[in-house]
Amino acid sequence: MVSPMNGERRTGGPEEDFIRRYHKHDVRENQCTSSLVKHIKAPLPLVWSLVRRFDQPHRYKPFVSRCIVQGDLQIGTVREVNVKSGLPATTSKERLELLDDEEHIFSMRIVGGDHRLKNYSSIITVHPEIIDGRPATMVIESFVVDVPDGNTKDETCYFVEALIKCNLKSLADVSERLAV
Ligand code: A9S
Repeated sequence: MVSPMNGERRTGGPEEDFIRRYHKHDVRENQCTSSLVKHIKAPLPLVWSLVRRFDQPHRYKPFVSRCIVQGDLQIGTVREVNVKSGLPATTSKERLELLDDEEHIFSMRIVGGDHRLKNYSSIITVHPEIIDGRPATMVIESFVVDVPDGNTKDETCYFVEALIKCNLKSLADVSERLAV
């Protein structure tokens, strides 16, 4: 939506400013990018404690069966993720790009695996909010990924967005269950 006055993109909800500020990706011509927002009825520290554990994605990601990490949660640490059967992949090798416990920014890059997501990188940020008068958390996850040969940008975005929606739904379920 472009406002008639100054031609600037009119912002949507509060997340627009966060996306502009924290979710910058340099997107090449053969790539697609998108961002998703999830509102979770659990306090930010609890949600962040799940998001930040690069070594334990299976604590909330439903497709992950196992994760092996050499080293600690330093930038550059690589994890080997095994995913559950029935998915178009079995393993994914992923590198921790950023883990900022002050600004609550988590970023990873997929560097290998037997799947079709090439040059995939994602950013997750969490932001405090109030839902029904109680402490809650807004999670924003964005990604950029190559469009595989034979697929369109829309198909690729749709595929990845569907997976991230599952991850965010599960993050909400796990967080809200722990928050009671
Ligand atoms: O795990 C994430 O944060 C995001 C995605 C899109 C992971 C996708 C996936 O693990 C599968 C679920 C197995 C789907 C990978 C890396 C490739 C797939 O095809």
